[in-house]
Amino acid sequence: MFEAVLERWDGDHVVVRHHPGGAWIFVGIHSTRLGPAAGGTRLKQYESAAAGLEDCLRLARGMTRKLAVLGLPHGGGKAVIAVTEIPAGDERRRLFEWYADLLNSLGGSFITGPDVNTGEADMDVIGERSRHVFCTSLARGGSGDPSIHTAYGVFHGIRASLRHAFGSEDLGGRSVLVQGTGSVGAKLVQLLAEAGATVLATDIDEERARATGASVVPAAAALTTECDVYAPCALGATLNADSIPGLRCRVVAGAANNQLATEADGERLRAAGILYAPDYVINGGGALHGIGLEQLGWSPDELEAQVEAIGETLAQIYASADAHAISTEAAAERLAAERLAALDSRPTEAQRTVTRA
Ligand code: NAD
Ligand code: PPY
Repeated sequence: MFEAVLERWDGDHVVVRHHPGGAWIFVGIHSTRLGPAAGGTRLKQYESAAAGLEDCLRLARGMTRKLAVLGLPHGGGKAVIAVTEIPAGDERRRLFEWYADLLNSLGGSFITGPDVNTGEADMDVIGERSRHVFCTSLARGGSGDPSIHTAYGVFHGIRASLRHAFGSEDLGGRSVLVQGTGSVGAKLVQLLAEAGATVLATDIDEERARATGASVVPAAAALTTECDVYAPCALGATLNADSIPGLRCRVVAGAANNQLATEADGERLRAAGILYAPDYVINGGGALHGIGLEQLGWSPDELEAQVEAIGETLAQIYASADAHAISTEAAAERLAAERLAALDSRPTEAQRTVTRA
């Protein structure tokens, strides 16, 4: 089952472990060329272990591109803990302690942070036994929950997308549908509402969508509801050959990772006249938060400026896509490849030390 997934993998290392309690743990270290791989740990139920591995490896590849576009000194990685049921209490603590030991065995080649279904409390458990973790709580000396900065980056990405699509970034009178009102989505709803947008919200947990104060749309209608901007902030692959023809929006710009089911879907969106904000560009605020605050010593103001700059990076990608008549996804790939090549050709600290000696 794993063979077909691994055959398509173009990354450096895959770690596969089975926890005595039944969970499969996958760590995809896509690249360490620019530094230790960094990326969140996702805890989720999957149809099969192979589906968990596939998710992990696709997410890890996206992280390499994300961190290169952000200019951060890390390669891309991601971990998936594939469970039959989401654990709680002592069982959960023991799983994350065991996982911390696994991270230690990787010697710092992968540094993790939160992702879907994992948060500050889990990072704190890891932090009790391992240094290889971002976004532990402020009380433990970490930078805490990064989702406000992810939401803030998406907000600036939406404004840049509106400027490109409509000639103005003004949110007044614009409608935005936020799909998934969890950590990022709920904060995005607030930012958009404060800026004067008409916000529609949807979540499989309808109570969560209602709690945001936005107009609630049934989860099943999320992809076919008319709006200016569709902001996917739940899980991936919502943009595919079946869903794209039914979209009734001008812009897709949201936080979810792996929004495109296949590479061809970037071109499908372009052909449909829909401006797509590449996911790994618009959702970089969380990585800027963890790495900027904890490792690069950024002040809160510096972090805010870096997160706002996500809008400028998107504007650059949109201009490049227009100039070369390619999809925005392809233009983002070009930018990531350029940044990787430029950063890759710089001497590493070890090489600089040898030269100095
Ligand atoms: P979360 O788990 O807090 O929220 C996700 C929400 O989506 C939940 O409320 C869930 O009920 C809802 N949901 C799930 N399936 C749905 C469906 N089919 N339709 C509607 N709603 C659905 O997760 P989060 O931290 O807010 O992250 C959301 C997305 O953004 C994920 O794809 C994550 O990888 C990505 N992301 C998050 C961060 C971050 O800082 N948290 C950073 C970068 C990327
Ligand atoms: C993501 O952006 O998908 C993440 O995994 C966020 C992240 C990345 C690196 C460190 C902390 C959080």
